[in-house]
Amino acid sequence: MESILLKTPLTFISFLLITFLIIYFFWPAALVRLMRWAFPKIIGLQVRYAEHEGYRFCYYSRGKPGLQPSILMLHGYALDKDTWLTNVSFLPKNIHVVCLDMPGHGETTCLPGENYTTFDQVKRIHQFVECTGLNRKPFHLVGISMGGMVAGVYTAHYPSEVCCLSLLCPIGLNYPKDSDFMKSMKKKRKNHDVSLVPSNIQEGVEMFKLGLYYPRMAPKQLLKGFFVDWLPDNNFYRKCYLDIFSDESLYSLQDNMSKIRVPTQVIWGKDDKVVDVSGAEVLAKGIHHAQVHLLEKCGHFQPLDSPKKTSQLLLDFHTSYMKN
Ligand SMILES: *[C@@H]1O[C@H](CO)[C@@H](O)[C@H](O)[C@H]1NC(C)=O
Ligand SMILES: *[C@@H]1O[C@H](CO)[C@@H](O)[C@H](O)[C@H]1NC(C)=O
Ligand SMILES: CC(=O)N[C@H]1CO[C@H](CO)[C@@H](O)[C@@H]1O
Repeated sequence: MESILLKTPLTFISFLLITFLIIYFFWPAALVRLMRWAFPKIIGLQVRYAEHEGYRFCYYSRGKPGLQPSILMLHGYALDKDTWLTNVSFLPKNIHVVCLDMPGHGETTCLPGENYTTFDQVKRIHQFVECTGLNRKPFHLVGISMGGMVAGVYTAHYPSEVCCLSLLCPIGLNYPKDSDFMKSMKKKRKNHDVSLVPSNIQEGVEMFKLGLYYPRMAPKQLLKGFFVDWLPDNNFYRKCYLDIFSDESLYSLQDNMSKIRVPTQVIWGKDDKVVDVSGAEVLAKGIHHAQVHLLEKCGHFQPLDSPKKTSQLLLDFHTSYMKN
């Protein structure tokens, strides 16, 4: 009797473990889908949709608009609202947080023929803000990388809607020093060469690792699983890439930054290999009263490399704005 009792849970646990290992090694995309489905629920995020003239925006939302400004978070190129999962759990639940899938990304509509220059994206984000009523009160706008460029230009165009701005390693600047990635991108973009956009899982995994300070720590199977779902949208990612690095967009944040008058926070990883940290000086000089934070041992994907530090800085900035 005793031995059966002992055995049954053990058998069950081994069964679970073996199932997990089989899925992990042979069907990582399923595991990634499961994680991406379950995790937001665990930290209390709801998936929501908003429609504007047949165009559908998808976003995570937590909390309700209240006394404190809402936070709108814009992710980077080729990722989606899940970018923020590691951090949002760290923000207090009484703050209304919205993490949007950028135009064409994630579950937001991806229309053939749509353009993704900075200003095209700014206009789309504005439609989202209008149709959800987020701009009933000025909000705290946060953007990383491509989302940072869009957030900065958004603030320049709609200054009354944004009460404070957090820019995390944004693109769209003329960097005093270019990263190797940016150098080769600038060389190639003139010829519409999209070879930097991954065309298979291996290239995808390599590109992702370029963004991390500890690339070896990234679970390779999970990255593979992620890119299984990513690759079918490859044509969209190429189009978006050409647009955000077009002549029109390449320096769009640089050209608009002097119009940003709201309190601004700049956060950059010192070990960013995608967008060089020298961009932080450009913003410090170009934006009135910008406060700059440089993170040690942190690459381009700050929410993965330094989730704690990044969310703490966002929160401190948010609350310091409240006190003023
Ligand atoms: C996208 O840009 C092209 C070239 O500038 C333009 O001809 C086209 O109308 C634009 N498409 C949309 C949907 O705005
Ligand atoms: C932002 O910069 C672009 C050039 O990149 C310029 O065409 C546009 O007018 C600027 N927008 C604002 C609001 O200044
Ligand atoms: C999921 C996840 O990584 N959440 C992290 C968010 O940031 C806090 C900061 O300490 C971590 O404790 C959480 O683990």
